[in-house]
Amino acid sequence: MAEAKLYVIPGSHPSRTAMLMLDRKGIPFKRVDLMPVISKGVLKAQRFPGVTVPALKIDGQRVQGSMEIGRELDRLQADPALYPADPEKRAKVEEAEAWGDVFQEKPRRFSWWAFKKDRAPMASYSEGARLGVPIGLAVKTGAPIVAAAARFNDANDATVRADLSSLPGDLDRIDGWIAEGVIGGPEPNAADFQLAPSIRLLMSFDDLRPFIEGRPAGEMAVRVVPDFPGRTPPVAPAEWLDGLRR
Ligand SMILES: N[C@@H](CCC(=O)N[C@@H](CS)C(=O)NCC(=O)O)C(=O)O
Repeated sequence: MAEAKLYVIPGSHPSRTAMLMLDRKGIPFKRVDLMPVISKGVLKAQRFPGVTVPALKIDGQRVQGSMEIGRELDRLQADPALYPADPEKRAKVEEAEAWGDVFQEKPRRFSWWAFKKDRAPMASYSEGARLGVPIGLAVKTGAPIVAAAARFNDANDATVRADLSSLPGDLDRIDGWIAEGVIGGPEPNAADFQLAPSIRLLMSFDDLRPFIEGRPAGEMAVRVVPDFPGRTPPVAPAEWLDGLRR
């Protein structure tokens, strides 16, 4: 089998999901770092069906999307399994994973909204990445990319405020899955790998970390992803965070 190739965007949480799953399987891969927005053209040129990362070339196939990649990896190599064999347990893991695939949008919107206010912290998310241009230059000239990404992802004051007000309920739900044993067990599954990078991305924001880190969700995320890059100083108006204080 030729070496697998994984297309990612530095700091992208579902990209990290795919990396974690490949690592869990012990499948070696070459990581190709892409700049956001520019990534779409590259993926088209590589003949992927969609325009988002993670996108994986493996075993002569193109597999795109973190959930699709999880399933394909289990097909290619059964052990260690990403989805439980027991149908009832599998259904719960798949439910948490699918919910997490939508939950992804909140950290994504918050990130683009924050970077639109101040691009400087973006550099910290590209630690270890190889973009082909110096990261400082990419950030300095990145205003059009950030504006396009914010537009494309509907990241504006209204959506971000709504996301923040529903975040406590989201974290309760994740804590509930941990209490139930759906995620957070000794053998991480596809739902752990789906949810943990989203939580880690949220925790990279100084605004949000204090409300997450002491909870089971925060502890699980740090265990599953000990080293998520990036840090953004406070940027949200204090009153937007009122709902998170309790
Ligand atoms: N739910 C999909 C979504 C992937 C997704 O939206 N990825 C973002 C990065 S986090 C992307 O590629 N955006 C295109 C861009 O930034 O130009 C998955 O888990 O694979």
